[in-house]
Amino acid sequence: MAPTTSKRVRNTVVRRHFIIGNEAHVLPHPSYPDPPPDGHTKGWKVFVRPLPNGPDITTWLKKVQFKLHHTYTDASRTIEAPGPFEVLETGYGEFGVEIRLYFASESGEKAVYREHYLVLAPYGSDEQKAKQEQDNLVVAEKLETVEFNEPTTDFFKTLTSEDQFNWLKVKKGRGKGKKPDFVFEGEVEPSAELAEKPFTGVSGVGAGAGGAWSKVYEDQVLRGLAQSAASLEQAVEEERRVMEGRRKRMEELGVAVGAK
Ligand code: SLL
Repeated sequence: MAPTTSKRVRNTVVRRHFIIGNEAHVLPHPSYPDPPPDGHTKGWKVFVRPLPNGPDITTWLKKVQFKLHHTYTDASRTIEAPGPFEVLETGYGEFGVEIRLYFASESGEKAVYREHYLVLAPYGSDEQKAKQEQDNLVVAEKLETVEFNEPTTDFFKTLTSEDQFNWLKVKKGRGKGKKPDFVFEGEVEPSAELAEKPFTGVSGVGAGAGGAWSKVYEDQVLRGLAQSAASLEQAVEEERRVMEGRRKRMEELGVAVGAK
C-alpha cells in the first residue's frame, strides 16, 4: 500500500514560530563546572524553544543538531525530541552556532538550516548593560519561523491537533478516583499565532526576554523601520535643498563671472 504521507493538503501553508537564542554568564556560576576548564571565562546555553504560549514544537521538530566552533571537542551536538533542544557549554569566545532542524518523518520535509551567533558580552544601552552585569545574565534571542507549504495530510493532522497545547496545561483538582482537569495557567491564551500584546513581567533587552514575543513587538519593529525610512527620506530631501542652494549660488557666481 502506498504511504498516506505522500498526499498533501493543497493551497495550505502552516507556519510555526519558535525561538532560537542563547544565555550567558560570567564564570563561576552555579550551573557550570567549578573550576571551569582552562581559559574559559563564560558559561552559556544555546537553545531552540517554543513560544511561551505556543504549540509544542516537538509535534514538528524531532531533532536539532548544534554545530559548535571547531575548538570544541565533539563540535556536533545532536538533541532528539522531546529535548530540551539545548547545549550547555563553557568557553571564552563568541562564534556562530550552526543549527539544523529535522522535522517529523511524516512531514517528508528536508532539514532546514539556521544560525545563531552566540552573544556572551552585555549589549544594548548603558542601562541595559549595567542590568545584565548586575544579574550576571545575558540573553540574546530571536523569533524564528518555519513554513510548511502544502503539508502531507498526516503532518497536517499533527500540526492542527489540540494535543499540541497539552504542554501548557496543568493538572488541577485531583480528587480521589477523579480524572484531573487540565487547565491553562498562562497569562496569554495558547495560540499558534503571535500574541497581540507582550506578556507582563517583561525584563531584559531582547524582545524575547520575559516572553515579550508579540504582534506589538512585530509592529514596533515595523514602525521603527518606517521611521528610519522616513528620516532617510528627510535627509535626502535636506541634501537636495542644500544641493539646490549650492547650484543656485554657483549659477549666480557663474553669471557674475560671466558678466565681467
Ligand atoms: C573568538 N573567533 O576568538 C572566536 C573563537 C572560540 C570558541 C571562539 C573554547 C573551546 C574549548 C571556546 O570558547 N571556543 O576550549 O573547548 O572569539
